[in-house]
Amino acid sequence: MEYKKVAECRVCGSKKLTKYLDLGEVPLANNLESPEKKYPIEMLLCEECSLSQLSIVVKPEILYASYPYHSSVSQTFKKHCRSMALAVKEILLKKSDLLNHMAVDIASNDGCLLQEFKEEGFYVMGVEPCKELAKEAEIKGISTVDDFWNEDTFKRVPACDVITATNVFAHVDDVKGFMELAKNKLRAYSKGIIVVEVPYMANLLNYVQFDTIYHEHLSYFLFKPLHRLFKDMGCPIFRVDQVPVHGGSLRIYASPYDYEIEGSVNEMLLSEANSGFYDVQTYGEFAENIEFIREDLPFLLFSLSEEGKKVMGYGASAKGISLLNYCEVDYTSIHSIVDETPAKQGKLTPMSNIPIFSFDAFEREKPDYILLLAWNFAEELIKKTKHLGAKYIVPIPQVVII
Ligand code: DWN
Ligand code: ZN
Repeated sequence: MEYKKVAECRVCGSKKLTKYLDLGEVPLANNLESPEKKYPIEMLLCEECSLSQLSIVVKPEILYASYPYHSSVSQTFKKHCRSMALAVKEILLKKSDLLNHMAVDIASNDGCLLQEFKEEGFYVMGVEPCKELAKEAEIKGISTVDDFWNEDTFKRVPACDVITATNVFAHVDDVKGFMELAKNKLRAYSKGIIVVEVPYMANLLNYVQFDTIYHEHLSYFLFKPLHRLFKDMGCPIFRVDQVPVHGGSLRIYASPYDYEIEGSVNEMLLSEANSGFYDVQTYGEFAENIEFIREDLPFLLFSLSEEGKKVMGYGASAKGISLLNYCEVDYTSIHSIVDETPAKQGKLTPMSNIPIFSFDAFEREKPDYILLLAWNFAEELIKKTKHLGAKYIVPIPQVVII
């Protein structure tokens, strides 16, 4: 079987899972090699702890066999990584005066985050299942174990002062096993910490970021289930920050050692409790909001192509590819997509069959409109293409032309 069905909540074990969204069957968003196979996309809400989760788990060996996403392509993301390295260093230095802390990054991709930790004087090691990405990181001087985070890789990394897991926790099925291993790698004398970043479900709901729902993302975290999970695992969250990356994420700091719980933790719990995010009705409204985008985007693109306008996409992001498929938009209304990731260029988007080109295609094709498929980096994308004089289509939270 290529996937398994979710029978109980991965955080609290409850079997009370309510389905609130069905987006049909689509191919894996990052599979640009053999995109024929489709898998269902349905969202379930746990009535007990309010964790949103996909109804299926596709085997990681299938999902990540070949993974073209390179985090270093975005300058905005690099800056974000630098600020994270600085924040972690500040926390660790308060507890121990070690000169060279050890940082381990799980799902380290091309080493983007660890490069920043290295610049801040950390010893670093990555764990990355995609062999090509691990090799690229090694070439940059980031020592990387090329496998999933499991009992075997656990033995291959040293004890450390910080474990980072940015944009991977939502991809993990056995979150408790993942946490247990991470916790056991932290050095006691330096009071090691775990730092996790996940896209924040509140933003997904408020800003209708339904394109971020796809097979890689198994869990969609509110703070409440995260808080509960870390507490249950004997590694309480002592601080939480909201960070703007990827449409708005939560960065949590947790440790099994004695850190004072900062005010941000209770403030976040309180604000969520008053928000309606634990109420299933909110999810019904979210599903209705999605329908506006699914109607407006294809209609706009169809009208533009009738007028003879050339529309190109920018950013063959996993979310962008998912958005096109959920809206049934394809190569008939989008000429091509520019993406500066060499591993994506020359490929076709799964199902929508749109060619992916390097940046010079913009200069060559002179689009009338650019559809921002990586809307989370809108500012950076607009800055790089302003000279083309094209108009921009922003699809999320609602379809607008700017
Ligand atoms: O969790 C995940 C997030 C963090 O990253 C993964 N499951 C997969 C991935 O999601 P995504 O593909 O939607 O992420 P991005 O970072 O929004 O993708 C942006 C795309 O746009 C990349 O393919 C790179 C490209 N890009 C570009 O060509 N030029 C991006 C920028 C900023 C640029 O200047
Ligand atoms: Zn639950």
